[in-house]
Amino acid sequence: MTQPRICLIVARGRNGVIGSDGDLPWRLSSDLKHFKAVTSGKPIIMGRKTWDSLPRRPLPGRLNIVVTRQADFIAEGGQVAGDLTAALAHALAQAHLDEVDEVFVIGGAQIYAAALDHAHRLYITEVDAEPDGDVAFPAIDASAWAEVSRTVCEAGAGDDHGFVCRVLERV
Ligand code: VY7
Repeated sequence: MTQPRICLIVARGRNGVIGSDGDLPWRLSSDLKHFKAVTSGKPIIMGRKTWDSLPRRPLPGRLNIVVTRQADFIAEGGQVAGDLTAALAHALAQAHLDEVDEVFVIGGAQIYAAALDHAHRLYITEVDAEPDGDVAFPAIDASAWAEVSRTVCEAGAGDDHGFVCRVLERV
């Protein structure tokens, strides 16, 4: 297989906000299903704060890689990497072994900021909301990315807001 693609997956408000007080700023059951469908079976990389925020650890059916500078950090059910470069190397090696074509950076803000330069594809859920929060997705250079897919989702049961699932690829 060719080199697996490095992908970021995120849900962000119109104001860029992705989190508030260590949690998501909304309840979006349909987006969690989308997230699970897109990432299942593929390695996922996250920052330590995102790992701590998960209601269930590890996310099942995927290699979970946690980035932290804490040399003694233990991620039960996951793997630990000391920086993003090491995490990407591990994820790409596993993707080759598993013959999957994508690895995912799933957040949060610090890891997205570091990973954006490495990314080939962005899965962005544009949430129809402008929530208060303390962490945001980094600004992206619109001229560097082309939209290849767009799916509009009305708010269903368990969704606080409607949203649009977009896929962008680096030009
Ligand atoms: C991570 C959860 C958070 C709260 C409740 C359940 C997009 C999302 C992320 C990260 C949503 C999370 C979950 C959902 C996934 C389930 C396990 C339970 C699974 C992201 N678009 N949406 N995120 N889980 N990076 N991008 O909220 O998880 O996948 O098995």
